[in-house]
Amino acid sequence: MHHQPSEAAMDAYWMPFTANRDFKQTPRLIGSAQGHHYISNDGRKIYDGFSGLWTSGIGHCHPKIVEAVQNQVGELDLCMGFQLGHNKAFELADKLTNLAPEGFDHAFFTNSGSESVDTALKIALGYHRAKGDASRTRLIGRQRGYHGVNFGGISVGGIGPNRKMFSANLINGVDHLPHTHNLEHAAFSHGQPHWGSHLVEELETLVALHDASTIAAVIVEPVPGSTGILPPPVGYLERLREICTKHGILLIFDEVITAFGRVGAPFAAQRFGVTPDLITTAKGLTNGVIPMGAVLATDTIYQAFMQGPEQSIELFHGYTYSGHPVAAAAGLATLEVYEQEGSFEQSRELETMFAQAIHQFDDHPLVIDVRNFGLMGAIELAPREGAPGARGLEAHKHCFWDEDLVIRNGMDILQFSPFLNSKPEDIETMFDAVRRVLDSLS
Ligand code: PXG
Ligand code: PLP
Repeated sequence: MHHQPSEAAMDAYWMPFTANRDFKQTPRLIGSAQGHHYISNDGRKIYDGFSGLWTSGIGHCHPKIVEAVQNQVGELDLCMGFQLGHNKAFELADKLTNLAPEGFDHAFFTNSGSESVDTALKIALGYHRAKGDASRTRLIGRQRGYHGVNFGGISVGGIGPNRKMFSANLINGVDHLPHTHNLEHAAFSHGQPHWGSHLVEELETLVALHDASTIAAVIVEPVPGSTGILPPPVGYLERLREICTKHGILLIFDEVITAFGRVGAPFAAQRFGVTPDLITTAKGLTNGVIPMGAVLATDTIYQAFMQGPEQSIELFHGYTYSGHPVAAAAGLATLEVYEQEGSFEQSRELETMFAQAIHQFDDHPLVIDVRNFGLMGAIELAPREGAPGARGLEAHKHCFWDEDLVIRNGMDILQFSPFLNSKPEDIETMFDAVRRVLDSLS
């Protein structure tokens, strides 16, 4: 049991993406975690239906990762990362690029998904410039896209509330593709919807408007996650690749959620058989144990920077903690466990059962859509008249207090991110609990 923080402490912490005043009235606090469960401060064992925050696919406090971190922190806590290095960052880059799609030979380390996105956007701009194509500066994202919260990420991102407060200062020269959410034509699709691939043709319209010679890159999540799971329509990503290639536009896959087994493969790029030019990751890279992200680049992109005098810095970019030794140790241990335990294969085997379980909500009276791909799932509730988001937050709270279950809600969309190594019976038990909660909601 953990005591509740003092009122002063409660007040002091400005919580991220949280309704601070509402939360602090009845705080939902976690004291420890092990495997597939949290232990709440009031001593309850709570099933984690969200794998941390999409982060912890092989469970909390995995002993091999914990051990690697403990050993590393006592051996080399930090080493200056600029003009100095340590073995584990190189070894992790090597392991990571071996896991990545063919041709991705280089990894740049960051501390988060947001930093990975801003790094990738800068690499895309720098690449064209290095090639003598400095007029290619425009970036294209997609409506409803989530690319983190830094200025680059919210500019290419397409989530209204994340942009509104900062709208006058978003970066210049950004445009957006339409999103693919459509209840009329694609509700209750199992996996990829068969409707919607035509929407990618909007990229041709944007190219006609701005001219290809001004466009640097398109960034999309292969399966948009944060917005409430929007699996790509059949053929969409293939066509996106085709259009980008035709016009010399770089394609960035933001795989902060979809990498490391979430869609039954190391990367969604491999699952879909579509190869981008840059990949951003974070979260599952260390199973969430230590913050770390990475941008993966093809050799073509890397080599474009390797010009000029050898003693000159090729990319004026980097974070104090890029390739941090403790994070690198966590990353190495995590990738080893994925391999030893066959985590990506486990995930792939589980997805059919998960799809069946979540689609049992298709006929629930409060439900207007159910979407799934790999081990990503969403149940979209009808918003309550005049109170959008209320039903979703109530569902989250009832799950926590009445059912000892953590799920996530984005407004009225309930989201599920089961562990890669979940037991099927645990997924069933989780959805039984969700059903009781939905049945109790007005
Ligand atoms: N890109 C994508 C595709 C993401 O999903 C980020 C970038 C940013 O990563 P950091 O590490 O800076 O948070 C993310 C993060 C949700 C949810 O409810 C998803 C994320 C973050 C917070 C909530 O689905 N994804
Ligand atoms: N602000 C100041 C004053 C700094 O000195 C630094 C790094 O040296 C930063 C911001 C950036 O911090 P980080 O490298 O951890 O992103």
